[in-house]
Amino acid sequence: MKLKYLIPIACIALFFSCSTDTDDDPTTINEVEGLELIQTITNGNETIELYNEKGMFETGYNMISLRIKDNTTDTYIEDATLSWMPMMQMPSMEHSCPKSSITKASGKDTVYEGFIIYQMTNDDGSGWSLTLDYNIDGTDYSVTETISVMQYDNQNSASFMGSDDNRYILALIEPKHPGIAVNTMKVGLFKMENMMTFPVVEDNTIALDPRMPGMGNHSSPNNTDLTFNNADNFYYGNLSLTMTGYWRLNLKLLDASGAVLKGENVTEDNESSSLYLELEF
Ligand SMILES: [Cu+2]
Repeated sequence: MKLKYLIPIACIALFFSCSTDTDDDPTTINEVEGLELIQTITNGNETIELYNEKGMFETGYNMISLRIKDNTTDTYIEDATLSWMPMMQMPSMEHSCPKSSITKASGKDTVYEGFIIYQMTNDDGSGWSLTLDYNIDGTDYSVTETISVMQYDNQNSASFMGSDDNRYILALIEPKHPGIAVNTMKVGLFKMENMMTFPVVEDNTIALDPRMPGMGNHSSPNNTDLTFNNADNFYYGNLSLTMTGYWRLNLKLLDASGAVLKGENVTEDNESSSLYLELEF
C-alpha cells in the first residue's frame, strides 16, 4: 500500500485507541494526583498505600489518603471499610493520639481519607506505629507497621493541662497557605480522656491574639476568637496577618461558662500566653 493511504489509516487508528483509553479505562484516571506516597504496607494479598501532600508524617495535623491494592488482580479495592489506631511507644507507657474515622474520599472510587494529629515524636522520627483494620467482602484483616513521624519546624500543635485537670490537644489546621490578609483560622481541640481516647471538645471558645515578637510584639486588627462549628467539629475564627514573618498566635482556652482553662492575656509585662501556636510565612 502506498504511503498516502497508510497515513490516514494510522491517524484514524491512533484517534480511536486514544479516545477509548480515556473514556472507558478507569485506571488511566490518577485518583492520587497531587499527593505524595508516604509509605506502603503489605499484608498478605493486599498492599495499603498511604499518601499526603508532603509524602511524610509530621507532628500536628496530618490529612491522609489511603488506597488498598489487591495484589493478585493489581486493582484497587473500592468497597472496603477501614479504621486505624496510631500508637506511640514510650519508655514507661504507650499512648495514641486524636484521629478521625476513615471515609471514602468524595468523588473518588479508590481513595479513602481521614486525619491523624501526632502530638509528639522522638528526635529521629521513631516511636510510632500504625495499626490498620479493614474489611473486604465480609472478611476482617489487620496489620501493624512502624511509621516515621518527623518534628514539624514550628509549634503547630499544643498538648497541655487545663485548670480543670484535663489534658488537651490543640492543632492548627488552617491557614495552610497564609497570606497578608484576614485568613480563616481552623483548629481541632481534643481532650485526652485516657491513653487511647481523644474525644472532640465542643462549645469552648479560643481567644486569639496574634503577635510579632521580632517587631515590638505588635498585633493586627480584625482578629476574631475561634468558636465551635458543630457541622464539622472544628473551631473557626479570623486571623489577621499584616506582614510576612514569624507570628506567635497567643491563645486562651475558655470553657462554655467562660472560665479560663489555659492561657493568659498578652500585656506590657507579659509578652506571650502559655498557650500558643506558631506560624511563619
Ligand atoms: Cu509519646
